[in-house]
Amino acid sequence: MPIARPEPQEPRVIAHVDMDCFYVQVEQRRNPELRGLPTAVVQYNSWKGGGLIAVSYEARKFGVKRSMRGDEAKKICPSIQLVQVPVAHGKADLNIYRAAGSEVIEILAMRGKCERASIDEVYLDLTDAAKSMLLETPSGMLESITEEALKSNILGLSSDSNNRERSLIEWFCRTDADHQEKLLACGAIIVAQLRAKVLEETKFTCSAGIAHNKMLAKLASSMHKPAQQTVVPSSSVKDLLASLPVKKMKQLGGKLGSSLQTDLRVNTVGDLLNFTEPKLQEYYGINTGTWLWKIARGFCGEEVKDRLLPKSHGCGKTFPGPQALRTTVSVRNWLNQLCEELSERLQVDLNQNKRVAHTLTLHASAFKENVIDFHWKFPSKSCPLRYGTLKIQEDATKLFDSGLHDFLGSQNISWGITSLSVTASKISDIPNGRSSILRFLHCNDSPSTSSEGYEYDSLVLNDIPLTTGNDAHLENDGYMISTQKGKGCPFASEEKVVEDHKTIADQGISTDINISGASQGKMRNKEPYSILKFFPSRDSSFSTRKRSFDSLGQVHSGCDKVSKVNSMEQEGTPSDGNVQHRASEQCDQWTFSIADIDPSVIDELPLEIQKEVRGWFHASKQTSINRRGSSIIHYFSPMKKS
Ligand code: TTP
Ligand code: CA
Ligand code: CA
Repeated sequence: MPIARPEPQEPRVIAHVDMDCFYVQVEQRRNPELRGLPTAVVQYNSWKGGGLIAVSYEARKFGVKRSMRGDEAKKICPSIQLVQVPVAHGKADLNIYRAAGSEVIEILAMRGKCERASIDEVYLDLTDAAKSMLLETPSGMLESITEEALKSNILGLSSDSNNRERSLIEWFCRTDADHQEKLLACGAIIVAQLRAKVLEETKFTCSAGIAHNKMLAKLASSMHKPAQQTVVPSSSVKDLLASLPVKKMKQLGGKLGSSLQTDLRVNTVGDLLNFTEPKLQEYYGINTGTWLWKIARGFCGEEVKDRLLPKSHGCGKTFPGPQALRTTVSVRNWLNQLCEELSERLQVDLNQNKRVAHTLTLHASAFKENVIDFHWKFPSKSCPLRYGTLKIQEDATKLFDSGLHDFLGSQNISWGITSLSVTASKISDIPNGRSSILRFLHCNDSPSTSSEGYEYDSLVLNDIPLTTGNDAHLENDGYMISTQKGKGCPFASEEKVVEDHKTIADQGISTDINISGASQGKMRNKEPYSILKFFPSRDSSFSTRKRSFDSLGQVHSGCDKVSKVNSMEQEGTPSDGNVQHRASEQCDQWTFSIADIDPSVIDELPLEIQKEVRGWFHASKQTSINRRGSSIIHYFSPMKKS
């Protein structure tokens, strides 16, 4: 449920930028012969010509819509060019679209705080840039008003086509406007400049909304498309919302919007003005009630977040018509593939951006054979996310089994799955300052193996807490049909290990290590949380495994593997035969920085290597390495140091 954020002290200038028919534009740039032609991008799936996922504005004139399939589109627009989404490993590969989105973001982020909202849209906070512009040109901003800015659509500004330009010039140069509206005009000029730069550098057109908050900017960006921008002056807000159907609001598209329509007979956002704040709170609770009261007045205090990276990763696939999956074996096979891709992308995000995801969610669409029951949806299920392909696969399988169990209830009937997706969300930066022993250990996968890297947020395997949400809405930044093939661990060669170890040492991952039941090989440590789990045997010759050493770091190969712990946990997992095979190919390297080692952890090491490690400290002349607040207790919180 949405909640209200406090209003800012000072007015903001916010833009929402959305690319026009984005995948089509990317394909048209790849193949310029398609420019100007009715074009659509179709999903990888030949059934009835494939599902359309992006439609050019030329094709839209013929009535072609995204919901159609290729065959249907050809009937109403015989000249339509259908381009298939790139395919990798039997599924759509969205890499080129993601990369194109990043190109655009790089340009848009130049003038203010930028929040990536989906694969093809961003919010910008241009308040500071607008203030600077206003200071520099306090009156008559004619110089900076570009041709593009003069094409703006200003809500509430009445003008016919004959005097349109004149009206716009007057609007931009009003001396009687208040400070807030002058800032908005500057924002519109800046957005026009940015859009022109995007076009020049990427060849993509985009549309934008410029307003005093995110909600209004988002509403406005889709009002005039393609390649246009719409400005929402404060004076136009009341009229805009009075006629706006509630379902058009971002957060009102689902159950809340339906409830407003049926329970309160609220059809437009403006209709909400008939209700007092306490009344709305009575119906929808304090937070949502206040939020509704505020949006009716065009208030939205939500800040633009400084985030250029996606806020979730999702991998999904649809199985329309006869391709529906009808056995648990086929579902598992696909889940394993989706999870493998998700895991690779998580690992890339971890390595490149030092970010970790905390929640794994499984969404599916399902039907029951010979039962017409549109109301009973396959419930979405979530659990804490554990890093490692095998773990993600195992957890996703459990989530699916649980969802299927709930979906079928006590009915023993045939079923089919028409879409499956796994999403990793609640992504955060790796916190600085809190450390885990895992920051010193890094598993390496060769590119050919699965990416069993860090184990993060481990949980007891047999007790996955499941949460249920019937609303299968995917908040995954438009990555639903994603199949990005990341590189997995960054270490492809020994040289790379040395080069990259600093990065790893800097990551400071805070981790609960799950090693219950993980004893293996000659290791017989009974204590549940100990570094001993990460060393294969007491008699192993640590020094002979050392590849290189200097005062900055250590790189080892052939060490015991965190992921072997994973492979132990996989025993008995109902999965395809790949599991054991992949588990046996796990990492064989780990790396750490001497400077980051807390001496108190040395007592945890096998006696044979304590002496050697102490020697490293002397050698590296690190006199003060015990960080404040950092001790073994912080690493292994469940066990108190005696
Ligand atoms: P949108 O921004 O929703 O649409 P669009 O950019 O194609 O067209 P518009 O000019 O109206 O904004 O989606 C961005 C891209 O995301 C789109 O080009 C294709 C992809 N996409 C899907 O793959 N599946 C979907 O269901 C939607 C909505 C989008
Ligand atoms: Ca778009
Ligand atoms: Ca979009």
